[in-house]
Amino acid sequence: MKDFRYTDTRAAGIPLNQEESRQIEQAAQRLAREYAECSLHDTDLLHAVEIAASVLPTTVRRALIAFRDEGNTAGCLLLTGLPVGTLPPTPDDVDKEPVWTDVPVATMSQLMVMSVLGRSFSYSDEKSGNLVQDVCPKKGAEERQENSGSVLLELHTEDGFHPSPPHFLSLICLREDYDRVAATVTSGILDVLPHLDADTVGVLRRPEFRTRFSTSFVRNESAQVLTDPMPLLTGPEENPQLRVDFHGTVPSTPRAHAALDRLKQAMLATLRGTVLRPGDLIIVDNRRAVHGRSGFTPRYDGGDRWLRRSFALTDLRSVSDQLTEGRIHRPVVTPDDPRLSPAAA
Ligand SMILES: O=C(O)CCC(=O)C(=O)O
Ligand SMILES: [Fe+2]
Repeated sequence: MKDFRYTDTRAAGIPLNQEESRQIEQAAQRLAREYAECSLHDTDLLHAVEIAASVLPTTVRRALIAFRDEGNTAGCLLLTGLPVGTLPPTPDDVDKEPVWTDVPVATMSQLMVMSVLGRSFSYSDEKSGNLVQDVCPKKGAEERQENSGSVLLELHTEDGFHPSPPHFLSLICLREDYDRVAATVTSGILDVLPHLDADTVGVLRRPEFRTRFSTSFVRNESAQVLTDPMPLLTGPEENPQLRVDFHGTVPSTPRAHAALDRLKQAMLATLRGTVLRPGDLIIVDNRRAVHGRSGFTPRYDGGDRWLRRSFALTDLRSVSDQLTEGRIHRPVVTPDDPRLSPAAA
């Protein structure tokens, strides 16, 4: 596929005015000063962030609460005009990734917003377990179906292969790509459902699909681990939950193959999206919507596109046995996993 065609969602975004943004920036700076010595995973810091989130304007909080509890048909929400503060160069290498105190305003603002939706957490297998992760192009990774790539990134549920994918993910934009063409796109299952016939929906509800684990979760570039066969749609007929990755989901029957293709075509026909600008923050309801990104051309000169991503669960207790200190989810594929043996492939 060459590029996504989408309806621009910028006009549906919730704008913060300059005064609102200034107040959030001040609260973010206060937090950053007070907790400068702490890891971002520090419980006291995360509680302080949640308390400080009362600085968010009522309109924004209301929109976040409604999105958290009811969702919307698009499965996404855009805020614009958040403060990002002064920025270092875009990292192009994990060794150059900033510590959170180098990007205090954007980090605290993003976590404040996420605290209204749920509890921030991360995966030990991904991006060093960072609670807020840098999303920027990496030299040599151009063709990868990962957020460090720069070719078109296919629509996917975030970590849809995982037993506990995030309920929400957010991406805050610190820098656009040079050509301003990298659009972040989403497709919500409630927007798509009216365009699917009953037979297709019936097949999507059958356990005839397996999804490939991303390599970082397997810690072995050459091993392919797939989930057990799962349905792509589950839950209430009128309000289903969705899990699919158009790069990583493998249908196990011809009818599943056809249904997956119909789902993809319907999603591509109802895409919404925008080229994120600095201060934009997009939230994806990961149980209701898939997301992707169009391709762009990086220069690797410190001025490239730069987003930061964070995940939230609505409840930490349901996965407490899987979380280590600092809300980091343990690996789910351990080195002795039988699925890693060549015979299992
Ligand atoms: O770069 C983007 O806009 C989206 C990347 C993405 O899918 C992710 O970071 O999860
Ligand atoms: Fe993603």
